[in-house]
Amino acid sequence: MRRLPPVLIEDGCSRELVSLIRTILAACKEISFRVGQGALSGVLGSTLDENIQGETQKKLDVLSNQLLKDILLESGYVKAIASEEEDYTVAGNPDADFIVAFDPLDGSSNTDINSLVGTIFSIMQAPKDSDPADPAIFMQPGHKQVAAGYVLYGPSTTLALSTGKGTRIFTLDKTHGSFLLTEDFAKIPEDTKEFAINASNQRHWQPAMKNYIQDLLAGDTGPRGKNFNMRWIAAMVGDVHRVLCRGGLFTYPADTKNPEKPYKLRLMYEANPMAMLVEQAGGLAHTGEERIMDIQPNDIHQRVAVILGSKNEVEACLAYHK
Ligand code: FDP
Repeated sequence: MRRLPPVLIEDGCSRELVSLIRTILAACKEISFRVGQGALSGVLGSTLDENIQGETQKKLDVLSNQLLKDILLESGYVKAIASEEEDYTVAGNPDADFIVAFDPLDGSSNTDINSLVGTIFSIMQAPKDSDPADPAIFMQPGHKQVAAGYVLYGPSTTLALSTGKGTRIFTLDKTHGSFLLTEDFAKIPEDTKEFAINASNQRHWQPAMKNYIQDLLAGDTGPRGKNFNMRWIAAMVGDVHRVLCRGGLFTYPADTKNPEKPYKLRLMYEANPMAMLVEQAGGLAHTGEERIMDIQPNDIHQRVAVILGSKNEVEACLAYHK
């Protein structure tokens, strides 16, 4: 099986980009170890703090953030970082070429129940001669990402990675510490009979999403003429991994539960990197109004509606939004 660095070099990635990706993965290997230790490492449960988005931080959120932050800033490969767990961007090496946005531990409500969690990252080029302390350097649409990926801490530790030449899946060989290529060019089937949504929010959805889901639930006697199955892992990283492996539609739509927060998922370190992985595997990623990777960001913690997955099913869902 092939190791990650030669695969990236063959794809034409610069030495700096390969080194940056390896740096992120070094932190992820340690997170994988800590997550795998569970209660033994004393890191389950919550802290007494909230992040800037008003969410209580889990101990593993804080630990994973610190690991990634320290290793990235020490490496010299990043001009600045943005993280779900940092209020503001953090400046790094002024001469570096890249900026990284990350969710250190996605799905952290799953940590205490030994269920799926993961790290999501997005790498972009830093604008030339830019100020590392200026958050504006992150305000680039997702189609400018030079690489995107996630590491899923499940029964095995799995990396999905795209540098713009397809989406590849690697599996961590925990004995030797290498990510080995286990699926070249993942391909999301265009059709599916599976969808993922937090159905408890149904009464708060907009009519388009209500009507779409209602038609899926109507099964083979409804307008779609087939039966659908539903899955919800409550960690985007786990739900998107299933979509990459066998297709499906994943959505976290707009809702009116909290009028000040109509969307749940964050653009810079959740929606954009997942959109790149999904589109590079032949799927689609949309908000219902526009392609996710075409959104011009205005805040590092900005939130968006997300509808992604199997091409024909996303298009079917979008038809309800027209
Ligand atoms: P979490 O807050 O636990 O990190 O990032 C947001 C997210 O998880 C997604 O990973 C997941 O899809 C969603 O929230 C789960 O939301 P619900 O609590 O509504 O199920």
